[in-house]
Amino acid sequence: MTLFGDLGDRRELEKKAKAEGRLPPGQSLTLKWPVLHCGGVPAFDAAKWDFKISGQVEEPKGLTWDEFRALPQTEVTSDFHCVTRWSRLDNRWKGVLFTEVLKLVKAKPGAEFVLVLAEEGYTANVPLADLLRPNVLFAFEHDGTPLAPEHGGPLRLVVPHLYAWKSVKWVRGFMLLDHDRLGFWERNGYHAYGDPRKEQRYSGR
Ligand SMILES: Nc1nc2c(c(=O)[nH]1)N[C@H]1C(S)=C(S)[C@@H](COP(=O)(O)O)O[C@H]1N2
Ligand SMILES: [Mo]
Repeated sequence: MTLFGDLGDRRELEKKAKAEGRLPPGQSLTLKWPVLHCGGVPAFDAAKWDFKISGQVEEPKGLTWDEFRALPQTEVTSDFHCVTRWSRLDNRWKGVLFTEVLKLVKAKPGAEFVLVLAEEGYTANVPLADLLRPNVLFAFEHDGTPLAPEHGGPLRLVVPHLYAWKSVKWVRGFMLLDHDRLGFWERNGYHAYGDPRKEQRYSGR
């Protein structure tokens, strides 16, 4: 038995994470994986599912589920920080890098912003440059198992360096824009960018 024990002493692990600088200010460590979202858990039908890339692109692009699953896959391990103050470390995600999906379209000059689109009208805005990072992906597996419906299955975006409301569950596409257009939570008072290291939780408007 190690100091932390088989049961995992959450507080000891939290201390360690803080000492390593892995916990942003005001966050506490969770060993569980809370489920958090607005609205219901949408049903998934592979025959009806599609993924759409639109907006400031030379030509809009649509993909079926099978086409999306045929894209090159990657595994990425990252931390996850919710604005409601919990953080979950070392999540092992498998899916398709954002950059891989972006290769399918030709962005128009000036397309610097993205509005990510999900089921039931949920949206989140992220600058395009942030989505080009090598650990931003559309994930369909978490810690070696298919992404559960309540966690965004069949497909969610993962943007580890921003608060988790930007990690859009049940994602169905994105729109490239030449201006920043606020998403669902951002219109409801959350910060437009949402950097956990700077505690950009709410917009203060
Ligand atoms: N489509 C959609 N995605 C969403 C949300 C939502 O309400 N709808 N909530 C966000 C918030 S606030 C958080 S903290 C994370 C939670 O992901 P989890 O339930 O897998 O922990 O999902 C984000 N993605
Ligand atoms: Mo959240």
